[in-house]
Amino acid sequence: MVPMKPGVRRRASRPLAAYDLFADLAATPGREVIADGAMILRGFLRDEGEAILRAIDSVAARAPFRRMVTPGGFTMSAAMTNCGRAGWITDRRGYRYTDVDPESGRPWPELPALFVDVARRASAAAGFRGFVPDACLINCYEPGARLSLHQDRNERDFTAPIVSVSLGVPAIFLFGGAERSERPGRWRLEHGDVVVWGGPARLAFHGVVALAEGKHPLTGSRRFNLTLRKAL
Ligand code: MD6
Ligand code: FE
Repeated sequence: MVPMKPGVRRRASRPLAAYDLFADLAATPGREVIADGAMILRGFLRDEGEAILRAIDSVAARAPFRRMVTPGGFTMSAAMTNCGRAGWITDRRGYRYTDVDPESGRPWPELPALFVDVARRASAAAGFRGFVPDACLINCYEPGARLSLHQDRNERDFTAPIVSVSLGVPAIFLFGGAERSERPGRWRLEHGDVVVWGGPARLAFHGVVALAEGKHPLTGSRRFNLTLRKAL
């Protein structure tokens, strides 16, 4: 539950960006503000990692991980799949959301209830109320896989935040500003850490440094990342 400050009334016209609470919430132990509008919730899902990984397995059984090709013709080093009403893809024709998996022609697997619940709890913990995701991109990194600096801007509604869940081997997350030229900060994300961002950070450039060799009891040498979004 989010404590209300006495005498402070929030207007109904700001349903998602409960942004006035950000500073208060950020003072909670285990929270790290990495930019105005972006925070890490340390260990938020540590105890739920196994259940989330099982749900990833069941998604991947129906929509297998694959390495997609960028519009420029490069094969991405991280393997990806999706669940939800929309799935993010890239191919020679561009970056976009689709309602079917192009590999199978079938709809993407349903968003597991656990993912919807995780998104709601994590976004609320960061001060964003009422976030209901309709898409989840799942990334799988083997040692050496990386994600170069990018903005998430294929979604229709930038007022909704993004909830990002890290599982398995730790990675270095790069988080910059609204311009690519801004030098990004470096943040180590471990199993169970969650990053929530929105508001003024929604279009920040970010990326993932090449995954180091490592061993995690639940994932071996791999790292998984969920990004829960409102795409439609
Ligand atoms: C990753 N994450 O951590 C890649 N995008 O594997 C992202 O690209 C990302 O973590 C938007 C919001 C949070 C993220
Ligand atoms: Fe991203």
